[in-house]
Amino acid sequence: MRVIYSDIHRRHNPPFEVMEGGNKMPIFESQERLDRILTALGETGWAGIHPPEEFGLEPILAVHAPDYLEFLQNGYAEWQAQGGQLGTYMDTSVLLGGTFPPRRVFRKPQTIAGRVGYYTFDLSCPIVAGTYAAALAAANCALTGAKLIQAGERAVFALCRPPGHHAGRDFAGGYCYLNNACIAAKYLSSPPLGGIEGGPRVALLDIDYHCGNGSQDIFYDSAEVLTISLHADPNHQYPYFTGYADETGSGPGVGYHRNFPLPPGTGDAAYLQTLDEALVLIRTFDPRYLVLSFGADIFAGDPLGDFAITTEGFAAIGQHIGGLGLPTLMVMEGGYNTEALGQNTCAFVGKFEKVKR
Ligand code: SP5
Ligand code: ZN
Repeated sequence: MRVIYSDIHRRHNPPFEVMEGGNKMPIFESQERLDRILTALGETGWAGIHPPEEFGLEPILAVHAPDYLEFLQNGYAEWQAQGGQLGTYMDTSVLLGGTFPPRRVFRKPQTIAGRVGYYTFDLSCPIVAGTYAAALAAANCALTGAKLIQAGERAVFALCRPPGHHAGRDFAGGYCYLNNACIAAKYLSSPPLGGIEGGPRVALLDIDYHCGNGSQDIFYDSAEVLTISLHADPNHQYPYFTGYADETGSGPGVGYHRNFPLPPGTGDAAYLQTLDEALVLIRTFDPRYLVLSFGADIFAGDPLGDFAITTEGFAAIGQHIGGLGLPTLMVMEGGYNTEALGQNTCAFVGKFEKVKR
């Protein structure tokens, strides 16, 4: 199976994040995550590692707001130039917000210190010098996979870093800057050049432990991409403010979004039962392509999660989703137990490799 990977992810190397309680700690979303996955893939014998192609900004601007992209591209340099003016105590090596807009406030400030709060929703999306380049390379990995799927491949794994599913049309958060899976889904669902008919139907299934709030934001009012997310109940887990079962889309998108919140301790059997419900919805939608946001943080031993999925469970989940028989682009999202990340990812993707034959 083709795995699309770029070393450029290394340029995104923030030293810390800030958690609830003001805990400043080494960032969980590390370079080591992909090292572990690559090593494990190398031992499987079925994975071929390929670099991404360049797609330019057009397919990214089909999903993200131009002013937001400009912020990601230039914000860090602006911060370097101006951040120090805020006070001598200010460390300008990391661009991270400290002031966020309350509800019903819609002004967009001009200063970088104001804009960073405007475009982010938590303290887990620090921007460093190489963040934009790394995020672009990750988007290109997803787009390269999408192009291969379009050309007839049965399954491709886009090994993206930074991840994407918390990034909305104009906001970053939860380690995510560009929504790789949505950029790929939009690309796959676009009508062919010069076409007058609508494009192919695409389903986007998100099995990361956390609600894919960015993906929900991007396609919420759209019927062209069916978005479904299985995740920890937002009432007690990040991202808290969205991901509830009664959020089903708006406008023309009503009925084309579904959330499946799950309780703490969810194990293999309960997970697979809910997954099968989601798969029925996908079968009914009858898409041409499936994009899968794959997060390994549903694992029992994940430091950010509280589900109880086993390594065998990952294989079973792969089996069930592979059973749809759809051309599938798998996109890497979260997963923070670095010890187990390689084996869990290979258990899941490896099952797809078997199912596709
Ligand atoms: C892509 C992705 O998986 N992003 C996740 C970002 C989660 N950040 C907030 C984590 C909240 C910390 N909760 C601690 C629970 C410890 N059991
Ligand atoms: Zn996650």
